Amino acid sequence: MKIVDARVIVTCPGRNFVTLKIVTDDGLTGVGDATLNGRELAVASYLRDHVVRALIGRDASRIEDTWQYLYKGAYWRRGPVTMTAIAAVDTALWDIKGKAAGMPVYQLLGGRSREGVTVYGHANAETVDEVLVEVARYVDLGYKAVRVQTGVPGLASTYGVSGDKMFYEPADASVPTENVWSTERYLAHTPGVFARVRDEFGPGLRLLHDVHHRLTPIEAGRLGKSLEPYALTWIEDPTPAELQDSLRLIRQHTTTPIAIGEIFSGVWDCQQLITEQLIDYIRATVVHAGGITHLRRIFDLAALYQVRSGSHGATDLSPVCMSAALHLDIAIPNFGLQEYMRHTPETDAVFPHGYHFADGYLHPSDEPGLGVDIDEELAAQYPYRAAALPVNRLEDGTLHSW
Ligand code: KDG
Ligand code: MG
Repeated sequence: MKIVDARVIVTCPGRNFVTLKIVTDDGLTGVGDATLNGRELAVASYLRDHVVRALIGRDASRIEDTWQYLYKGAYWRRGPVTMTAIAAVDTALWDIKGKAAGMPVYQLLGGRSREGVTVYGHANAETVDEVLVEVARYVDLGYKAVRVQTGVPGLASTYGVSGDKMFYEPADASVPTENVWSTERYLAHTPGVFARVRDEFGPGLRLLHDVHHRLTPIEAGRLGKSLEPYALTWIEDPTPAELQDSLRLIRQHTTTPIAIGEIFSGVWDCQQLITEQLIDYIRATVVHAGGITHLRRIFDLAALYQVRSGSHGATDLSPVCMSAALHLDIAIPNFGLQEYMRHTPETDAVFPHGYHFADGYLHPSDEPGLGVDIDEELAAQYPYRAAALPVNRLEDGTLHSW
């Protein structure tokens, strides 16, 4: 089963996506997501200019060997561009292996460990009154877990609050939009939001919140402590996690669970977080953490330390990534939660897929492979549009994490 073609497809059905499609000499095809929000063309070039020619003629069934070939063979290891490119190849090869075996990929990963994948959606609004309405909408749709983000009084805009309630698009301009941030205003406001939400919806609904890398460890400890009465499932990315040691300080101050990892590219970014049990959920995902092969390795390490999965699933991860994530989620023993931001109808049309949502759960496709494809003709109708993620400044103008 030799690889005879590998096409890199860049399309923008409302937002940019990069997809790799691999074709074998016996006519099988596989797809992999290669989208890195705001840096899409870097990955497209990595694949087109450096990887594709090395794939032609390789045995498509040798997934592990191809992973090692791309990782060790590049000499320059790790990093989001490299690991996203490797992920795309790896995901496409798992898709092909499933099709060759006549089985959905989750069967190749050991079969089902559960009946459905519990997902959370994003309720967001400028005010607390408005966000209660948004949470209720998710509850009505059957969601068992909801992420809650509101505006902060005194700040013109904040992360996670958008006009469009079901989709999420922070990459809103070709040159980064500048936002203003105040940790003091945020820390004063946020506990009151969760007091209202918990009061309104009772103890059964799982609540989550994304801090988006904005606090220092001691500030994060204070936030976690102030949220303890409202029993959140997690606070996410409380600090930038390059400094894995710093999570110890947060742990000393709060029992609010912590989820980190959506920007991680591999196991070396979270090894200490996992082995010292400094987090409760690891948010790494297929597209940015080296594909199914490498993410399974991370999840297996996490299982040894009672850390559960909580994969990133924002709108900027394509339905190809979501399909692949669901096959892992349904199979691994230590699944926790899966983020699920819906895609627009235009995106869903470009990426026909077999997964479906019902009563708070996503269900992977039972078709052979991943159960997702790209309609290349339709994709060609949506040319790339430059779009960058915002930057964030403190009120005095100092650049801060977004
Ligand atoms: O491209 C960046 C987004 O994927 C990120 O901002 C989304 O933090 C995010 C989340 O938790 O979904
Ligand atoms: Mg996040």
